[in-house]
Amino acid sequence: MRLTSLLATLAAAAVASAQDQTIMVGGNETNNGNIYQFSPTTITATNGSVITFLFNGLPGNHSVTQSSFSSPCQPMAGGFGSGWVEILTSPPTGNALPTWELTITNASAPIWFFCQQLMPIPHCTAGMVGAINVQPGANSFSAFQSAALKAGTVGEGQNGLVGIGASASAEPVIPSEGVTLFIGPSATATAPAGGSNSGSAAASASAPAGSAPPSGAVAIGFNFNSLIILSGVIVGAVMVL
Ligand SMILES: *[C@@H]1O[C@H](CO)[C@@H](O)[C@H](O)[C@H]1NC(C)=O
Ligand SMILES: *[C@@H]1O[C@H](CO)[C@@H](O)[C@H](O)[C@H]1NC(C)=O
Ligand SMILES: *[C@@H]1O[C@H](CO)[C@@H](O)[C@H](O)[C@H]1NC(C)=O
Ligand SMILES: *[C@@H]1O[C@H](CO)[C@@H](O)[C@H](O)[C@H]1NC(C)=O
Ligand SMILES: [Cu+2]
Repeated sequence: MRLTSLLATLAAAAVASAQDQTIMVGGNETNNGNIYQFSPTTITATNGSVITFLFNGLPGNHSVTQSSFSSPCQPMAGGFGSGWVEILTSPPTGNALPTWELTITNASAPIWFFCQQLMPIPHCTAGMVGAINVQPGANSFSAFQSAALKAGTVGEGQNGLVGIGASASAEPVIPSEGVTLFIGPSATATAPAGGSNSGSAAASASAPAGSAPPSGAVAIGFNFNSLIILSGVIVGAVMVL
């Protein structure tokens, strides 16, 4: 009896801990205006939960890049970055919007992020910042955003997929025509004609087995094993789609 109720409690806890959530990147015609925004700006998320960034700003050209409380508009050393996701058409073919999934690996660590885009104006200094798991105390989101509005420069350096407190296992999924992913000066990926396959674009962004990642590209070094994992993720993603 006791064991049964313990198991039930554990099962309930497991369900409760799977708090997958969505953060929208950029604004569109129907959500009133300001294109320089993440929505919602702050969330709390448990260890292991998956945050889906939905690039629904149409047209838009944004990134999700980890920064720090003290430097809101600069890529954090060792932080994560999605690369720029550019959507030219409004809406893209088939209405399929790019997504990027971040898994929370340490819910005790506050995660601060910003958009690196400089065009037509720097998005970060227009307030395009967000936070996950802001801890009670001194470092509030409003203080972070105020500091972003006053930041002198917006850092353009590209981060890797693995960050502090959260990690992604793959670059953004670009499911349709009219979407381009810029993960660095030497590597871009465009959705295949027809927009049917989410996997080929993500895979083409990775370096061949054993070689160094292209300079300036995402800092994660793809080896054979991670390609297999990536392939699994892609197969999984395609099956979900
Ligand atoms: C625009 O944004 C709103 C809410 O932010 C969302 O419900 C709607 O689906 C978006 N429209 C498109 C075309 O993505
Ligand atoms: C989108 O942003 C990337 C990175 O800044 C840039 O290379 C590209 O030219 C931009 N696209 C447009 C249409 O401005
Ligand atoms: C989340 O997991 C990390 C790493 O195992 C751990 O340090 C941290 O205390 C955990 N936080 C919560 C809120 O469970
Ligand atoms: C999780 O984050 C907290 C707060 O930043 C930190 O003290 C702790 O060392 C982290 N745990 C791990 C396993 O990284
Ligand atoms: Cu932006």
